[in-house]
Amino acid sequence: MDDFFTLPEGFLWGASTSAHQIEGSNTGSDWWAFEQAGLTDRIEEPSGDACDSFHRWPEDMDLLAGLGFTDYRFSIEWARIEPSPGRFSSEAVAHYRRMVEGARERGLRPMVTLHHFTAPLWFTERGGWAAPDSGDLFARYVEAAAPVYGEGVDHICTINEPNMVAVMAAALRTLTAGGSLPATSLPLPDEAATEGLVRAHRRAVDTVKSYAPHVRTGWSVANQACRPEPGCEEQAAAYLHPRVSVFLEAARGDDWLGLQAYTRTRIGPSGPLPIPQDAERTLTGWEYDPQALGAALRHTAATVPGTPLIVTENGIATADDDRRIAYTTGALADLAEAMAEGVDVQGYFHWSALDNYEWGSYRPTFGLIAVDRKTFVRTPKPSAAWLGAIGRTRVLPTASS
Ligand code: IFM
Repeated sequence: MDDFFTLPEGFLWGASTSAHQIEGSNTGSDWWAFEQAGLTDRIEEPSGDACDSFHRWPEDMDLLAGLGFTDYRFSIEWARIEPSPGRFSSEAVAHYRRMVEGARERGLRPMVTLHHFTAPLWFTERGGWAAPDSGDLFARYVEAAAPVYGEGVDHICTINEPNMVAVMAAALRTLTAGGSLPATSLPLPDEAATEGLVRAHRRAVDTVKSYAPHVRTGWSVANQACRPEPGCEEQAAAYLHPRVSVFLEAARGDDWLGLQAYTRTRIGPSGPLPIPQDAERTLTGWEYDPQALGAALRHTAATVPGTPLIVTENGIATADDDRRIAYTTGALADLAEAMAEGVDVQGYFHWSALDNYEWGSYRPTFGLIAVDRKTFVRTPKPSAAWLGAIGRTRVLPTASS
């Protein structure tokens, strides 16, 4: 392969965030309630004011555009738009509309996520995604949000990591029944929630298209590298299937499919193996594996051939920004290689634009931009300038560069 790979015209080059993780004071959401109740010991601290991006989004966008990014993926918050069932906040809709316009004014193309892990507390209390009418309720919210995306938005992600949302539904069921979660693993996705999420995705796609037929719709599935020990390929496939494949298959026919990859799981004869003692771990405790992205890209492309892919998240939680650059260099080399092989990838969004609330703690720092937890002052890290500049040159490093 050549030393450099030039990204095609129109390729999306951005960073990602989610509302709950950066806005602050998302008081009507289920996660806010989980944090106040200390639902599990995995919640070390509440999100509180987060990065105060509810007020500081213009500064966030100024920084991203100034760094060279051409795209920004952010989510809108259902709990703010529909604070109680059937009652919609026109102020919240106008707020997110201003964000779309603000992105465009700065030369950033907004990718809008409609649901990123958090739902209104009222929705979760009445059964969440497993309830038979969850798709109707989601479609009603998506319809109310139409002024946000009617113009100026080319890409909508309906639901972020539906596979993890279904895992969380299973975890919530266990916890509310007085059970506890295993220390090092996660439950399988809840089946009723999985069906509800697939239905909701389809309803959301139809709703978006009915208001804005030009919008390219998809959803983003969490994937990873599954590294089987010699002879354990079947176990690896069985491990991945309920966690990922169901959600990938549900994307058939969509305009694009998002994938998010960070790490690997080693698979032995009886399933997942512990991370070896001497392996490098990131601040989330995951094994350092820049090649996770290439593995996830190839697996996703093979599962849903013909569907264009967008990397909607990829990154590393680290306090060492040199490691962030090293990790991302490896991931981008894999991306270039997969594209050179013919995998149709149409964009890359780094997770995350900002150091933010990592679902229970501010300790794992994924951000290209540091945020002072008291003053909220933003300071771009060297990785931000390095990665943003690729938006101007459109040239990716390759393994041979
Ligand atoms: O922070 C999360 C994000 O909300 C969803 N994808 C994985 C990220 C890192 O854990």
